[in-house]
Amino acid sequence: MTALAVWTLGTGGPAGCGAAVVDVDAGPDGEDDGPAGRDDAAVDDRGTHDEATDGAAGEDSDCGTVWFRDDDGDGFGDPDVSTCSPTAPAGYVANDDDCCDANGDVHPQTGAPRYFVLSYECGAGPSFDYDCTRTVEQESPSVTPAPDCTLGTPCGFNHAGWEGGTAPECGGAGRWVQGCVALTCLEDVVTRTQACR
Ligand SMILES: [Ca+2]
Ligand SMILES: [Ca+2]
Ligand SMILES: [Ca+2]
Repeated sequence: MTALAVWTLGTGGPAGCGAAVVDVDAGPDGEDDGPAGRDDAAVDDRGTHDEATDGAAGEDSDCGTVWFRDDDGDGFGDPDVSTCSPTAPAGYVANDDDCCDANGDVHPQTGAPRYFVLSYECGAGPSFDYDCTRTVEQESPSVTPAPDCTLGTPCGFNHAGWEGGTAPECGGAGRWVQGCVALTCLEDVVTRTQACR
């Protein structure tokens, strides 16, 4: 499968070649494969990142550096859309960490995490995985024991959480105990929607 043209001086090769020249680019695909030992298969994969032959992610022996499309402008690239160039083309970034390149709210989150009460759709069905971890995390998983407010001076309060011992699913609403009302020592309850990321 590998077609290597080896010329040595005096055997019909280019004039001036004092030593054997191994043409690593003479493979059947016609592409520039770079250093010897790189991809020299029949498939022309210029402009793609072929893991098996290029080595580490981001390395492409065919053209230099692989860049990934960042269509939603959140700074994270689409692993399925890439190009090769010595420098970053407009709209491309070096990483391929975006799990949805059609929604700027969806990307690996750094710093303070963001939660959302509405799901998004991006190719597959609805998802709350806004931070591209492949799992969904609820913002408020805690529930309250009952009763939460115990009479006394002052009124005793256990901790904030969902009333009834069950946290709503992502996007679902429920009763959230946020404290105890002064004087009456009754639960201070508000309606709240479960946010997730
Ligand atoms: Ca993006
Ligand atoms: Ca995104
Ligand atoms: Ca997640």
